[in-house]
Amino acid sequence: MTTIPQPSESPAAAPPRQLAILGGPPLSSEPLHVGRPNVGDRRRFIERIETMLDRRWFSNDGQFVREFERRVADYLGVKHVVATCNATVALEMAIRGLGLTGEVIVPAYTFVATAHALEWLGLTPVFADMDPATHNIDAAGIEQLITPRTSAIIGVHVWGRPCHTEMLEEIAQRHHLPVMYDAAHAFACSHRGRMIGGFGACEVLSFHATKFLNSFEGGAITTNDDALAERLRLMRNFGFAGLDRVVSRGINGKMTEACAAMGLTSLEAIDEIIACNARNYDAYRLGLAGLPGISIIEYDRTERVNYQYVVVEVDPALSPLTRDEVVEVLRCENVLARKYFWPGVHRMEPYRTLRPDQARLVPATERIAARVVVLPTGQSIDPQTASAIAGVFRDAMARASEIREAVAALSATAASGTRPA
Ligand code: T4K
Repeated sequence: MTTIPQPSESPAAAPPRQLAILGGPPLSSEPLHVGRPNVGDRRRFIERIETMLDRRWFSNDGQFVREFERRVADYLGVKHVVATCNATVALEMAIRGLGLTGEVIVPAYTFVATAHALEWLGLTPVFADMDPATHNIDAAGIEQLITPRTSAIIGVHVWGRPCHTEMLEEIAQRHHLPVMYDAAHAFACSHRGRMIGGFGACEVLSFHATKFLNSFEGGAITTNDDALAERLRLMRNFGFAGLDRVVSRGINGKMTEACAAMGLTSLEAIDEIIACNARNYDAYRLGLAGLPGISIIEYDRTERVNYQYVVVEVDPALSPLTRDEVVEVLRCENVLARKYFWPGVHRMEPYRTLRPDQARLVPATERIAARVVVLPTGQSIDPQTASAIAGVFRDAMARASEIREAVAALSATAASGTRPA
């Protein structure tokens, strides 16, 4: 059972606690994770599993998968949804489905899967910098990365905030290149009044356990292109077009019935999950307001937003504590904040070794990736907990010099091998 201190009317006015890093009890008795799964109506899910068992149909384009695809397509207002086992395989299928070759431009600030999908297929990800205001690919810097080997641009709607689709598509059109989107974070989000899922040649969603809407593991490719959808459906099932007839290259990219049952159950809880995320986000926003060097990323409330990521930047020039010190303070409180997507994909293998000069080409990514902290949200926490976590920031800032010493002491102990790093 997780224990959290009592609510306070105004988080700013809450009395300071003794922080765990300075010897106090941790804020939470249980680890508070970023990415704790949301769970819809359990009874409905179990009923679906019973139905699946009775049907003895567990995979291969089953009824739940079809229903899930249809309902996601209706929700997004997109013609085709091809459900898959996860978003990484969906990215690979989309890349193959669009016939991409050579080099593909991707942001360096993304989860590593965006680049790995290309590299896995023998293509070269070319890293573009980010726009520090949106954390999305810097459309203005793309043109200089286009070479005769470039076959496409992949935008990522980081944190569910849409890319500058108009500018990306205008540049791509001028160079006769397709644009596709990694929309892993962006289910239920809109851009200029249109749901994400209908932009570019296709978009890829993730329904991983940690995502806003989960199907345990899962993903989907969304598109309005009939021919592409047809190719993807074949590809998802080894290229089978009939019992013994294989007509194309393929892979096993299928979503299982159990995953689709979870996806459908999550889909029915979508409004509830958004409301819960929005309440947590507002509590964090209020609690963190006015702290020097601390900013929370904003969402455009005139659009549809899923609020799945609570993303805070710690500006080293203005904050009395560094990002890493803040993360350590939170960790001691049992709040397992994450440094997504530090240090940037260009600094991860194999990209780092293949192109060691990349870092100087993506200065904004270098700067922002070193500032970001992602905080827990979703159904496993509530606004009271979010306020208490914001209070940890506040209390830590007020005692910055003691905290700095305590973090240094912890690091020294970890380095000496008496405490896990
Ligand atoms: N493109 C983008 C832009 C993405 O962000 C991602 C995935 C993809 C593509 C690929 O999508 P998939 O192929 O996964 O469908 C997590 C997720 O695993 C990953 O899906 C996600 N992005 C990424 C942003 O976050 P990790 O490496 O941080 O750790 P993981 O999965 O071990 O879990 C994170 C936290 O969630 C842990 O602290 C514990 C908690 N957790 C996790 C699971 C699985 C739970 O509490 N319960 C659980 O069942 O990647």
